[in-house]
Amino acid sequence: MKLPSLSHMNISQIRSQFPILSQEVNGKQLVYLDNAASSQKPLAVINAISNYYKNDHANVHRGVHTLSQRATTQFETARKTVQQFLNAKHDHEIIFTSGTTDSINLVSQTWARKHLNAGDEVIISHLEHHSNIVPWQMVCDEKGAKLKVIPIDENGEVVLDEFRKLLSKSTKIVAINHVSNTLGVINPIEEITESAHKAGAIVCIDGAQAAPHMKIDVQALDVDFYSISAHKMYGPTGVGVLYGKETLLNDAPPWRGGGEMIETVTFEKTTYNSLPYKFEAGTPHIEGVIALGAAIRWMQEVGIDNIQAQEEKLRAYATQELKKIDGMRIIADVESKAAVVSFLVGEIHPYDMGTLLDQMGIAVRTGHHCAEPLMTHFQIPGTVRASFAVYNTMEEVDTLVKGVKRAATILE
Ligand code: C6P
Repeated sequence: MKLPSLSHMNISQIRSQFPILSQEVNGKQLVYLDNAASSQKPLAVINAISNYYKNDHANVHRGVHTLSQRATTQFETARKTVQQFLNAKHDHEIIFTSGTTDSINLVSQTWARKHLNAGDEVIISHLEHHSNIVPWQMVCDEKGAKLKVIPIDENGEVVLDEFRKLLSKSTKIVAINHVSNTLGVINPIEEITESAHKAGAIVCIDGAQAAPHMKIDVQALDVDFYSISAHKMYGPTGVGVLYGKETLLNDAPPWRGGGEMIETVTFEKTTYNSLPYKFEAGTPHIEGVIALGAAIRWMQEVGIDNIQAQEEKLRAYATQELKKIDGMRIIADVESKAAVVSFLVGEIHPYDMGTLLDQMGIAVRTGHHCAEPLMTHFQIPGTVRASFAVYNTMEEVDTLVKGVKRAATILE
């Protein structure tokens, strides 16, 4: 179904495609504002999974029989859909993983493990999710390499001058998120990539919070690796993507061993499959990959620009209205943000605020958002995070603001 463009976009028509949204929670109409943790799924995605199981299920790349061929065709079509979505040069640069965490670990345990030596350096930022900290710590520990951290300012933005000072001949990898999950801040990936490349380092982008909200063009960005999770972009859980430049993927040893990733096996020696299969050992998440393809097609039908515009409207309005509440502190109150408002009210603990909001049917995330060093930077225990998707409405923002006000009155 072709949806109308933004000027006529009918959010209720979009919402009607998400059965989960129409329910009541704790006796109140659900207001789902925890999309950065995981977004809800449209019928197009739910149906893609059930149609696949009802009609086409078989293992992929393994059978000459019709069902296996149908499953394989749908699986490989999804790879092409992702290729086009990210504007990768080749479809074999698209590796299916279990999600962003798995994708980053794949890079750290293959390319990085091979190329890092004692004394080398990996640069991350102070804004990272634990998934883009711990895998680098692990490989640095193993190889005797050093982890360096780009500082951020009081607004939660990376300090580019300090980043450039950190770069040296020893820098092998710069790993940074495109959009911060905790604050929504959009990082200047082009500038970071250009400087990193000049220093001879590769760039590994955690795109988990960018791909749901904006057009991604890995060739224009010139990044070397880019990771995404399907479940944050209207797709299923348990599946994600690692994009990597062909030369770098070819230069990385395989990681997990098993079926599919081999060319020939004898007890003496195994030779490995070509890309992308070299990195896809075992039976993949077939229905997940097919449904990821459906999710991307759904996003493209709505229009990525329309999604971005609607979410920006919601974010700007929520920020404006929340700021009217006494004691409100927006963490990272800057313009260059995507779909997230993270805040605290007075001394109220985020968990208390989140619990009361839940009683009002409002789902937000509270806590450190898997970014403990960032909480330490701001010297706060956590935040309340409202995060938006295209199906959210201005009325839902009003409900949130009213809910926060009420909770603040009760808790103060
Ligand atoms: N952030 C959040 O509520 P996985 O779990 O592998 O799909 O994604 C991990 C991950 C990596 N990087 C960023 C920037 C992320 O936001 C996430 C997931 C969720 O913010 C759950 S912790």
